[in-house]
Amino acid sequence: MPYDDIETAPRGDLRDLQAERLRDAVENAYENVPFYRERLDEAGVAPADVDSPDDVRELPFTTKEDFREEYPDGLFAVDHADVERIHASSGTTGKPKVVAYTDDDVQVWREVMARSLTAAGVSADDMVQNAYGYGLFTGGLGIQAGTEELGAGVIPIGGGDTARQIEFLRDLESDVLTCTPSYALYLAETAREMGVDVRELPLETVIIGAEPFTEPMREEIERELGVTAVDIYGLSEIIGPGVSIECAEVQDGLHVWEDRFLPEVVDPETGDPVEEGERGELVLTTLSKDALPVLRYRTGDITTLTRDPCDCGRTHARMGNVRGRTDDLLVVRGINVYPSQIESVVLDLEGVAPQYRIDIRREGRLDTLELTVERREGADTDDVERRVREALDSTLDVSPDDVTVVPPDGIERQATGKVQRVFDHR
Ligand code: DLL
Repeated sequence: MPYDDIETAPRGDLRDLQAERLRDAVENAYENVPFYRERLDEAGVAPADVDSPDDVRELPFTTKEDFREEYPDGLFAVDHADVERIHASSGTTGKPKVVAYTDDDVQVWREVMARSLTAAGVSADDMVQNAYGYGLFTGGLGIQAGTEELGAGVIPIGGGDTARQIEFLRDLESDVLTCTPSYALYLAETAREMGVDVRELPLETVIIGAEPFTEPMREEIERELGVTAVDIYGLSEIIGPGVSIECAEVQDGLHVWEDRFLPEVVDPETGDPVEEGERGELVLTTLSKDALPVLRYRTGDITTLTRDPCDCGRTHARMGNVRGRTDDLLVVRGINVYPSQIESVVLDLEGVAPQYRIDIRREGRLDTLELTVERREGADTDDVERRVREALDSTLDVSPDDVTVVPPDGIERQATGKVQRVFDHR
């Protein structure tokens, strides 16, 4: 059962609500954020011009650079006195993106998170062990807010401290674990080393997000922990976790809470909308954020969007799992390679563990790409290397200069934060 009736509202009703909220959002941005007033004037759009959700296409885009340039609070639409919460996300370069919430914004977040947890199959009777990081990162407190709103129990353990995580899964009988996919894998390995079989514990669901993962990784998590792994998506600039989630019933795409966030998919080169179902860059507009209204945010995340009805009964559009980002692109010797391409080829091979790293270096004037993969127990090193090379040669335009196969556990694990697998040393 959905958490809220809006989740199954007829699409016509949803569009009416979106139109109304979009106009309010544009008005808030126009009246209270000089940055947006200027951009909207340039685009020749006034808030009163908005009377359909499709009018979103007339609005200017907002980018990561805009957040950085407007650091710290140039995009805020309210005074500091009305800000109830600040979060921030730090990229690898430049200033952090600072985001703000009013009281009402936090309440909206609680609701979309409670809906998301419900869609993932969590109920008020469950105990949720929240292993996303607390603090400026939105993962910890976002999940926390949703569990509280839903009335479920929460263990705010945060990231890391893996031995204790496993003890708590066992001793406190957590039904649900929330963490990054890479951490779920790490936890599974650590449990094995500790002689704990998580499959025999009450744990039923792991809610994974905050970083991309492949289907083989998801299968490994499900197999090793004896759980259903549900994909949750979100980003600080829009609200945090809770923008979209898979429904446990169908698990075919992530429902975007469209009464709160307006999704589009555009061609990353031209910015033009792509056909429904085609891949492109996800663009999101907040429909009811007071402290930080965001118009047409270029997320950089590559996905698809469908409005086809879902068997779970929810009418909200579904986006595909995010496997890569526009800025993941590596240009090696002038040739484009996405790490996710390498990942999906390699991790599908038998005998290869769901762990890898890519190192790009410049030797003299030449770029080199080194791929390190980890073999599974019992797999033969030479055989794995040969198969990895063959699989990559037939799918990629650029072959790795070196393929190194390391024994099980040979790739360093990361117990907190988002996993880093690509190291560009150039
Ligand atoms: O990662 C919010 C979050 C917390 C989502 C916990 C899910 C669970 P940021 O740190 O701002 O916020 O990073 C947002 O992470 O643009 C994507 O590139 C990536 N990302 C988030 N969820 C997924 C996912 C949080 N399910 C950025 N699959 C986004 C793939 C994801 N990538």
